[in-house]
Amino acid sequence: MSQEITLSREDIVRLCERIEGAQTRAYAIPKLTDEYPDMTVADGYAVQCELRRRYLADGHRLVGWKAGLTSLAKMKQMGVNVPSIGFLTDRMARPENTAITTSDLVHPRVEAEVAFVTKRELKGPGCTRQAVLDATDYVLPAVEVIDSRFSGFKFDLQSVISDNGSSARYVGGGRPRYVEDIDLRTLGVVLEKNGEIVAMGASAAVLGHPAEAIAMLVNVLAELGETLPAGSFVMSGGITEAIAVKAGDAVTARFQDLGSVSLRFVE
Ligand code: OOG
Ligand code: MG
Repeated sequence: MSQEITLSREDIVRLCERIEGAQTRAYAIPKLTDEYPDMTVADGYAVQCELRRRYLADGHRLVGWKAGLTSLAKMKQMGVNVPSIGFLTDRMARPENTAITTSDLVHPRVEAEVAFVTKRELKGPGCTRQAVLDATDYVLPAVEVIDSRFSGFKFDLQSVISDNGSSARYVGGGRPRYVEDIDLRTLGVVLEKNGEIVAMGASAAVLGHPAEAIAMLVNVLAELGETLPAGSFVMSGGITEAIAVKAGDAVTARFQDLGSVSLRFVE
């Protein structure tokens, strides 16, 4: 990270508690930069690392990581032009075809992503697309349910990184494939809500190749002093813009070669 941590330890803990409250009790908060306009990206990751530490201390298990804001559609939608990463825990996972409650979410939105499961440890700096492909056990389609906790969708990179990239729920499914059996760059995806197509795209939208997003993520992890262990579940970022959902909605993401993932929302 080019920028330094500027927040004091007390401020980091304070902001982390604010985020944790918004995430666990599902209420909107102002973006953190309203109070700390000089917050840096490194400060955002310091808050996110503290949040991860607290969840793990409470017994949540780290399952993997996610790259975010890796497609032009997402960057445009959120007004941000740098990718980011966030962590994924066992508590965020939901099985395919289940009902996901919205009463414990603030602004739920869905996005279709390619997920990777790794079979070898990956380390940065200097992690490459090829290193990611060599360390990949298989890929599978996923739908991420993101939930930005910031009021009025006011948004900036420092705040969203602190909020763990809006991570809330994720659903993997479809048909897992080996990377050598498919062309990961050209996979088409269609996102349907209540039987109508609401977004479509191709996997190249994610930094030209989804494995490129995983390499970026591993290199950011290195800056945080972390590596990506074997057996990690890693999402490479929304291919299209995210679509808002509410109770009563049914969503299916159909992926070329990877099958589909369905979920629905209830109060
Ligand atoms: C940030 C989450 C970004 C993605 O796939 O781009 C993300 C947001 O849009 O709230 O998960
Ligand atoms: Mg995402």
